[in-house]
Amino acid sequence: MLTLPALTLREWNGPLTADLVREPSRFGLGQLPLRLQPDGTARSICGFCSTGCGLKLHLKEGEAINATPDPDYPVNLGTACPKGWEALTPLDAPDRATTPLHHGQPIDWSAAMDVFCTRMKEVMAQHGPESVAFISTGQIMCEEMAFLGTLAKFGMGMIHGDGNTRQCMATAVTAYKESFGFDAPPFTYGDFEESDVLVFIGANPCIAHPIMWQRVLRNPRDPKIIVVDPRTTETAMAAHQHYAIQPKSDLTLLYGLAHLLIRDNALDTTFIEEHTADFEAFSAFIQDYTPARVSQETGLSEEQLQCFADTIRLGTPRVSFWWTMGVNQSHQATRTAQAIINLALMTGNIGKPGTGANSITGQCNAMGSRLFSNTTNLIGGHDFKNPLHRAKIAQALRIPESQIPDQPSLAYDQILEGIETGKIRALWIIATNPSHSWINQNRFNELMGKLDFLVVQDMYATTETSRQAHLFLPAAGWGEKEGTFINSERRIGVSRQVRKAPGQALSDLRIYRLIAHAWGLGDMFAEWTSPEAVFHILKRCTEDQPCDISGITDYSMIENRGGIQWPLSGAASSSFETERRLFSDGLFYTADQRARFVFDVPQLPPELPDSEFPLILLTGRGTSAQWHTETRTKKSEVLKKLAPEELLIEIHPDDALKLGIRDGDKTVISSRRASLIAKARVSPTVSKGQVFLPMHDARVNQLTYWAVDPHSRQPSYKHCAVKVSLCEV
Ligand SMILES: Nc1nc2c(c(=O)[nH]1)N[C@H]1C(S)=C(S)[C@@H](COP(=O)(O)OP(=O)(O)OC[C@H]3O[C@@H](n4cnc5c(=O)[nH]c(N)nc54)[C@H](O)[C@@H]3O)O[C@H]1N2
Ligand SMILES: Nc1nc2c(c(=O)[nH]1)N[C@H]1C(S)=C(S)[C@@H](COP(=O)(O)OP(=O)(O)OC[C@H]3O[C@@H](n4cnc5c(=O)[nH]c(N)nc54)[C@H](O)[C@@H]3O)O[C@H]1N2
Ligand code: SF4
Ligand SMILES: [Mo]
Repeated sequence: MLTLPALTLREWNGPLTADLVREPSRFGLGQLPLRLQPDGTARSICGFCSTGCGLKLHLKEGEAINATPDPDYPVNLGTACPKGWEALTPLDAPDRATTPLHHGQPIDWSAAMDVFCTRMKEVMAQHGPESVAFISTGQIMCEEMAFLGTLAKFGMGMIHGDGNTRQCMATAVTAYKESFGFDAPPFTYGDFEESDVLVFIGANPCIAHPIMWQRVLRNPRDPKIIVVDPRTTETAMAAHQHYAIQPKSDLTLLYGLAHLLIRDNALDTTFIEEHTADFEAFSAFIQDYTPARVSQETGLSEEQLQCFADTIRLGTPRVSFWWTMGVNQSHQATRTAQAIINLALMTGNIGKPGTGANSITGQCNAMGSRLFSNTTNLIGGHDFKNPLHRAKIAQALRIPESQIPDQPSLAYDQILEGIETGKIRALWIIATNPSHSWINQNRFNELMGKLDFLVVQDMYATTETSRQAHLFLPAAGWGEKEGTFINSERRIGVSRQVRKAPGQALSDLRIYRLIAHAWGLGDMFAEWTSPEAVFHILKRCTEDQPCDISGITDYSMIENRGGIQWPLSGAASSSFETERRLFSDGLFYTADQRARFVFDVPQLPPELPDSEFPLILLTGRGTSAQWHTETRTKKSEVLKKLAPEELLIEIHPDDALKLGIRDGDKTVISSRRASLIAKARVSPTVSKGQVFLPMHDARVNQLTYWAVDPHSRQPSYKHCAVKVSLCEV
């Protein structure tokens, strides 16, 4: 057995010594380091979605027993969705993992570290550093992400690591980088309240971001709301204009709108001339997107196109564009996101109150993962390929530059293809459940079966992915640890520890510390003693970047200011506003400080409906009470009552009639990959020729077709061909 070095550094809630590792029952005992407010509550940021609501945690005998929305937090202003109210419940679930497991058998941490290091080192020795990869998440703290990425890549010597943010935000990242020169969502939530027109494209905030939607409802300017979504979603029902386009025809639609704006001279020519590049080429390209062509390809009438263009044209004071997964998850996602950015640039709707080309993030710390996970970006929004960036980060981390790889990681789908070809032999999965959530699930699970070594680190050993692990590491959850999240409007918030983790479960940060010591990297991480200590390292890594946060002194400053949006440099920190948007000076992060018009010819989706599989399957969020693969939300009886008991497939009345299906009937849905049974919900909320399934049921991704956008490599979850029939049994 591997001997753990003596761990003498003081941990943030007690000394971590080898002795403790051998007596794991002592973990979780003792007083919590509670930081209480004058009213006796602790403050935290919700650990579900990217809205980043502030919660008040009410304590009894030193531990939280209840959560309520924080009336003073500038994000949610005293409101929360059902998941926020139920935030503590998943921590008490009977299936919480309490010990490490090796092939399903409980072991202690010392033995777990032995297995982890021995197997990983064996695989690396036999097949090289490229044979081991990690898959991280947008749901752990910034400090934990940074620790993982630094440990895996600069310590253990891995090259490849990606995150579930690839399933979610990769498109927005790529689009912003190419168009603005940095991954920089420009908005602040105040923009929901200050717009005259809000355009939601492929976004259903009523369900997925209900508290952002509350902010829209507070808008005093009587704004027009436009929704572009093939489905008549809850958000579409509340809109003034709903454009139920043919799925994946957004790019053509957006080019068609640009065509009309150019034709009608409805442009902000001063902004275009002073602050953008490549408009002329874009203008020439757009000539082909005539109303007649766009109408035919999108299914909208020419009158609808003109009405849309007239509502967003120059002259309308403030137009904001918002997009989410209906855009990001597509075979041509990046260019679609950029076509939205192009519209904002053309009409000068950027950098001013109530404007912007605004990508809404998904998970509580999707933004943190973009900046700090060290996966495709070098930590702090840097570039692995840039020698100056490598030198800067080496200095900030106090490590030799040679430890930083000069090439970015393979993307998630390429890591999986690497398993197929035998290039990748060991995988470490943290805080994500891809055996449920990855596209074309059966193929994914076959690939897991090919691995020599699979490590899964989760709160529950019962998830679809955890159950396949050779080695399982039990993690503390939100509320059982401390650290920062960054929400959709770039606001950094502190989440506090208010509960003890069960059994031997440890915070992800502590798990990385253990691994660092067991691997022999104790010295390298000597400074990484607590979440707040790591936060100070992160500050150094952002200096002089667009995401500079070196002006934040500590966690208390973040808490006292109601969260702090990046950037906040040292120079700016003496006086700053609670709500700040980017680009108010019209200067972007490209070399010439101009934003780019980026465009490309639209392509057809890779799997089109045909006579055998005549319907298009759309997928997405089902209810505001369900979170992704439901490892957490299913543990709450309250949330379960707010969601349907069975899997429902939405099908249009005309299609249902043709197939002899009535509301409530059992149906079989098949794609070329698999079949499943669901109950019919016959409803005109989907268009003819389309059906919708929520992603929360583990079987749904058995149907989906593995295709990715070529620029962002984000999966196209929302388009594949299926057939539906009445279930005879
Ligand atoms: N309750 C709840 N809230 C969540 C989550 C959750 O699981 N549950 N997850 C969080 C995460 S990680 C994310 S990423 C966000 C996702 O938030 P959203 O993106 O708002 O949610 P989705 O339902 O995935 O997709 C949005 C819409 O895209 C539409 N769509 C499908 N195809 C197309 C198309 O071709 N064009 C257009 N224009 N629209 C299309 C779908 O019909 C759907 O209504 O939600 C976050 N919030
Ligand atoms: N068909 C279809 N599929 C989709 C989508 C879609 O729209 N349609 N959307 C995609 C999108 S946008 C996303 S973001 C993904 C989400 O997909 P996943 O990331 O797979 O979903 P989650 O259920 O959020 O998984 C998070 C896991 O982390 C665990 N966990 C929670 N907190 C912690 C922690 O602090 N530490 C550790 N170690 N573990 C923790 C949870 O128990 C859970 O197992 O799904 C994607 N899949
Ligand atoms: S809207 Fe999002 S952040 Fe706010 S309470 Fe609900 S899940 Fe939590
Ligand atoms: Mo997501």
